[in-house]
Amino acid sequence: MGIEHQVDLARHPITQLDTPSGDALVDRCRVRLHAQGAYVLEGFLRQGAIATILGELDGVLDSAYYKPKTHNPYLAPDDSDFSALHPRNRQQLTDSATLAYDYIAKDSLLDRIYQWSPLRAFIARTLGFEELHPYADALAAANVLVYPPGTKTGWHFDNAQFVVTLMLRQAQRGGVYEYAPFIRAPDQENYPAIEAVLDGQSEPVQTLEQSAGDLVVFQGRYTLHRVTEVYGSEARLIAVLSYDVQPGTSLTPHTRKTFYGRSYEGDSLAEKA
Ligand SMILES: O=C(O)CCC(=O)C(=O)O
Ligand SMILES: [Fe+2]
Repeated sequence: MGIEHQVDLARHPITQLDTPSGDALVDRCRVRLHAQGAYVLEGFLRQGAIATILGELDGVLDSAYYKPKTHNPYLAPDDSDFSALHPRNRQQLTDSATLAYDYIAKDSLLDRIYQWSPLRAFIARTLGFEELHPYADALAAANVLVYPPGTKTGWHFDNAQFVVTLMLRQAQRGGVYEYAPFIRAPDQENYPAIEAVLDGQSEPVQTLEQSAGDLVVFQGRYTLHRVTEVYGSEARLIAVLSYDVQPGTSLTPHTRKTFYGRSYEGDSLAEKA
């Protein structure tokens, strides 16, 4: 079945950008990005599509790479000009797992959505880019983040300019995306406010409610965010679709090793280990 039947195009007319309704949708998303650094297309994937994708992932989720990591909020090396407890260096724990792209079957529904050019064109339009390209990286292009009960993603700013996610299964409890919109700016680090959030102050923190099927685009470079600990009996599952304004983007072997535990790709993992 064509992708246009898997996506709720009546509600989210992303394939009709040059009609009044498509134009209005782009405008609403831009307003959200500007105000909050994120937008949500609720119920973007139809229920049947979610079931298909979960079926496709059945049996491969165990191959996600589990490696608890501590990191500072900047996902950068610590800065020795600051103390260990300063927000610049304050350690956060992330222990969700990452399923690499080479476990996502070619021409599976999730891969077809990732490659679907109208989706890229729509997201580009909302972000003000001419066009967007899928990554050329065999591990990083599209991933599924797996959050078994007890796991989370610690407070951080993204390195990427923007992130696209598709919620496949929300947590029964917890697993909430929390964010402090634009808490820093390119010319304003604003450490005291960041420290207050790391210390648990709730004031600037908002939650981005998401259900299975929702598409989210967020700009996390200046927006501090995390995913709170997952509770219940099932893992939270969310696909991350990576695009770039340039074609051909690939990770360095070092970055691949950090996120996937290996720098190689391919079907026969044992051979190359
Ligand atoms: O799991 C999520 O909802 C988002 C994780 C995240 O912050 C990221 O991929 O940068
Ligand atoms: Fe992030």
